[in-house]
Amino acid sequence: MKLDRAIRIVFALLILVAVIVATGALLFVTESALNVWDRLRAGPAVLLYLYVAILFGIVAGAVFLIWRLVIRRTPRSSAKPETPQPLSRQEIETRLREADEAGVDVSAAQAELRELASRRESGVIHLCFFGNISTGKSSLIKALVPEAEVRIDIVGGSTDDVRHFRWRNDAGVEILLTDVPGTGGPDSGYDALALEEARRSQVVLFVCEGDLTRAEASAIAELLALEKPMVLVMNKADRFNHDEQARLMQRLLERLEQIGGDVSRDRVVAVSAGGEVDVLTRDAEGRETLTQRQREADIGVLVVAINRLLEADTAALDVRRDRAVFQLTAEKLAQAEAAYRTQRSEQIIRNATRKAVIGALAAISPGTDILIQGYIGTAMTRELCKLYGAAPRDLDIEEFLNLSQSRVGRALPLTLAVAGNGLKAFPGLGTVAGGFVHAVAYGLIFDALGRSLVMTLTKYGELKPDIAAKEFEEGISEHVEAGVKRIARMALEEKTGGS
Ligand SMILES: Nc1nc2c(ncn2[C@@H]2O[C@H](COP(=O)(O)OP(=O)(O)OP(=O)(O)O)[C@@H](O)[C@H]2O)c(=O)[nH]1
Ligand SMILES: [Mg+2]
Repeated sequence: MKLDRAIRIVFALLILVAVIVATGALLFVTESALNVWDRLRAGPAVLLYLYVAILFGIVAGAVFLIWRLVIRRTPRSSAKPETPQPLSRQEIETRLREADEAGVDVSAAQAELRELASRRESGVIHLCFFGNISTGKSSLIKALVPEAEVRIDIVGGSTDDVRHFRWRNDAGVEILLTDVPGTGGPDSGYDALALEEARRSQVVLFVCEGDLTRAEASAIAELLALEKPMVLVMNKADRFNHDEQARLMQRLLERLEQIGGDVSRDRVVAVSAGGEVDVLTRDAEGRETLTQRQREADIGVLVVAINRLLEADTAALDVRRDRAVFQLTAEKLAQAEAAYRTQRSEQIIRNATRKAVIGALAAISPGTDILIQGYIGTAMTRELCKLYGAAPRDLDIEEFLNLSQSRVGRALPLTLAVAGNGLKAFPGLGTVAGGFVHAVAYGLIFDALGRSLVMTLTKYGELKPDIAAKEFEEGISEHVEAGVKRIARMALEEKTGGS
């Protein structure tokens, strides 16, 4: 910056005046301090001590205030952890009630608890057949419960819903066998459905048809991490000879050891559900016909493994199942909360954007600074932070808005151009006045500001001013392009509605 001579002289004079005033003030303060000191010393000692104590009190108070205001970071009081921790029934119920009161749709989470309650009441043990498509889960159920009407098909994905079949083991224990869709099929939605059902059951019968694939190994690891009691069932053993079977079983045990699961040797079994087999028959005239026959099942070892498992403490199975269901409930609640936050944050951003547009339309020569750093920006930031459980200091909010403001300058020409273009999409508007384009541009900037803030809050759970402002700068052109039609329509509504 180039200053001319007159301004330099004025500055020099101002500095001179400042030095004189500062010197005078220093002398005055020193003199009065010494004066007070002399008088205090001359007076009673108690007065001196009282005076010093008050002085200390004032200094300590000031230090405390500065510390609170500038240095201390507010802890993330209500920020949610990334993965929900295992909860007790009481904790999960309290969280559900609070979320329900806040307006979150807790129906899916509540349904889990209701289902758990009805299973507890019935006291029936649920065994869930789980595994990749076409490994023979439905065939195994058919082998155990011959009257079960299950769909068995050579083409994977034949089971497309969750079904339960009644079965009684040798000890007369009533059991529900659950058939679920196979995982790893073309529709990934079935994987989640199957895994949820596995989590609701007391025992998982994990069905494979040979050595484990990578996906199978990670599914087993996931279930074991949930402390799910498990039997590993290698089906279709009829396809292997005795030695091959023995080698495969050894291999499966090794894999389980690698995964780190607590699955004992007697819980790894090789069976043959039978399944259907095509048989070509030739009659006396030499005519060939293809018929389907049931291959003989060999599932004795599986029944033994199940019996042994259920001979042990079934109450412990219930405790583990309950824990798994509480965690599933917590996850569903977390999903519902995330959906609620997304929807509420949209509302908050829309309201703030509308206010910014109205503000810009009303002002004769509006500036982004008044909008962003002013009331609307502060209110939006505070509301969004509260929604995401962040409790930022006022200074952080101010810093975020200041940093964002300083980045707007570069983005404004682009935003104005996009706003002008966007308005062309509305026929019959004619030439729009510059002020109106500005209003749309400011609305776009606000919308982008809110969205970047939400992205940072979702990621970190707290307001990090520099990161949020950087996000704003980097994402502004993308947000502006995406929002132009919406905001232009909003501005038009305001303009026509107001005129
Ligand atoms: N060789 C042989 N084939 C079997 C055996 N068990 C089942 N199969 C065949 O494997 C195919 C798939 O059987 P399903 O019972 O439908 O398998 P699933 O795991 O329920 O399949 P999805 O429901 O699609 O996941 C069918 O063609 C069965 O006949 C077995 O023990 N040995
Ligand atoms: Mg099936």
